[in-house]
Amino acid sequence: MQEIFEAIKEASKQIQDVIELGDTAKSENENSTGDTQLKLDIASDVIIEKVFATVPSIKAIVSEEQEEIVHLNDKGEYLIAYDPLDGSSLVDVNLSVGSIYGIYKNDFTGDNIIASVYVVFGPRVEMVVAYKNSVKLYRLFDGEFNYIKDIKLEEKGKLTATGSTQMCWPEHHKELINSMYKDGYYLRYSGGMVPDLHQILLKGGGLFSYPGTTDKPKGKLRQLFEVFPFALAYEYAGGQAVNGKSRVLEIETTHIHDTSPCFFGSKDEIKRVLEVYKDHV
Ligand code: P6P
Repeated sequence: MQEIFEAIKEASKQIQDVIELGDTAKSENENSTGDTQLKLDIASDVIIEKVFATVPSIKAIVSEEQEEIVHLNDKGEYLIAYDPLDGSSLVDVNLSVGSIYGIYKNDFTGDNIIASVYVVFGPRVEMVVAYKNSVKLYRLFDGEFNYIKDIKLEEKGKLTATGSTQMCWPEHHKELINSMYKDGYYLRYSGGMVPDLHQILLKGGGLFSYPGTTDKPKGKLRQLFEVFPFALAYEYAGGQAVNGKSRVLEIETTHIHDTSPCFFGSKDEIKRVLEVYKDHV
């Protein structure tokens, strides 16, 4: 497993260079979920795949930017699903973006995820590793990722990050979010899943929500590359991750590009979600 973390560090240093110097224009291609790929997406994906191809313990990988699973080493032990540069269009407006990695054994399913890593490319480059019941923060300086601290969520926070747009929210979701504002929660939402979830973790708590909406009833965020990796990090940090009814890590994956409604947060905020959603589909 350590060699995978080292590979992610190496890929991240190369991706940071591409972000700083790279071409942020759109490519001619679309990914499997119909998003127009930026040259940055493709460049980051190529970097990660090249680095992972040198790691013997990786059996196969699947990228949000590619349709199919890429087989690397028959004798490998681990499967990796990754989003090479989530929210890449935010680079154009100089907001933070990130890479997300889910590390699985045996199969690409929520109950088989054994570690996750995400890297935030912002004013500083930071990596968070969720593994063996701990969540550890590292920061890139002097050419290395240096351990900073373990991350723990409080029982309750002050922040709410609200995905999609009110026009597409179900009524009960509007009630949930408005009740949080009435209780004094602060809206903190950039449209980048990685920095938005990183902020709630580092500030001790709150709620990130991306529900099923009228335009995306099954949610927008992808299970294998986005939802499950952050679900593991939030659970190991003492929080929870649900789809409105149950743990997201227990939901069934039928296709590698499946999405899911998702709520990540401290225990008190997730309790609010389950209370509101218990009477709705
Ligand atoms: P919306 C970025 O495109 C992304 O996939 C995530 O990083 C982010 O959380 C979400 O979409 C934002 O979606 O509909 O709120 O703009």
